[in-house]
Amino acid sequence: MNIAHNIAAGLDRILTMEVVRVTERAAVAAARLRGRGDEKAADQVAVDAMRQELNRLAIKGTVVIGEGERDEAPMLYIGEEVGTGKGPAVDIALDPLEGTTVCAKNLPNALAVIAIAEKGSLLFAPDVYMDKIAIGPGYPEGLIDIDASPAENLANLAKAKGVAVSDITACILDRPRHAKLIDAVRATGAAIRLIGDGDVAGIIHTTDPDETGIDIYLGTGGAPEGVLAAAALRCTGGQMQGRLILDTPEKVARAEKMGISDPKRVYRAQDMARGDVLFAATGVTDGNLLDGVKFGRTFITTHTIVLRSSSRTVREIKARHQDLDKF
Ligand code: VTB
Repeated sequence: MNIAHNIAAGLDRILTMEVVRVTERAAVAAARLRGRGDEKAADQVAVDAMRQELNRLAIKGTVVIGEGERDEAPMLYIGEEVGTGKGPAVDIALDPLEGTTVCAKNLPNALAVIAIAEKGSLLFAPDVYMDKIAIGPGYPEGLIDIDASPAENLANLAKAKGVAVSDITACILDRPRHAKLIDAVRATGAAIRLIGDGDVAGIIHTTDPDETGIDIYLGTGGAPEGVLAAAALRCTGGQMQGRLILDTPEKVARAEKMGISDPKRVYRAQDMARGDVLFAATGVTDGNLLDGVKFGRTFITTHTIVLRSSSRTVREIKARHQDLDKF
């Protein structure tokens, strides 16, 4: 084991293990309020819990994708310094409860999510929509194209997978703005999994179609969620393209302030999350890849996936928390 090599490779390896506690804790807090119909309350407890645990990490972290601007979010706002301050300088993208509505309704795939990257390597995405397309690993680079029609992308994917288009399933957020897209996909004969929320999970699901049944993600969702998904894909492999929807002068100006000079730029996963990246997600509600938090009589069980781009290791951690007081 060459320690020098590991340091040169980017982020401290130990962080991969440490970061698990951060999403576990947020997930447990949110799960206590799942199915209660109160999005805000579940989000709030997840934010509190994530922040508390994050501040125990030996990092000098800056939140670059968080709960919002400083004036609109009291905690985990963009620019907030987190961690003990003693450790490597890192950028952090987080969503303590991705899928607040699915959590409130106790539907599948609500997650607590975080990505940690080397300083300066995550896209500063304004809170606007992003057009997104993503597929999993194992396909030739450039197979999908955000500017091609859904029919073309689905045909190319089906051909590369060696199946008929009717054997492909696309994941799309269930929104009126996607009516045309949904029609176009259905016209090809492909199936659609409509999700109510949570396109970070939707995109991650493309990386394991055998397990999740999802081959491709299409449609517009939050740009911050796009960066989180890109961080995950950098670790698992797979391809993603995203383009910010800057359809008013105000949005263009806001993006410019965040350093985005070309409003039409297509970002690949490796443009949104560069360098060495860690990604962790813990299930809040049961989902296709992760189980939700389970509250037993004497212990709490959590299920987390933790990924690192430089080694491309995918770890699943099932934890049995017996010291219930710590939550
Ligand atoms: C998605 C989804 C989020 O926002 O990004 C979505 O991943 C997009 O915005 O969980 P709309 O809800 O306006 O369509 C969420 O649903 C909530 O942040």
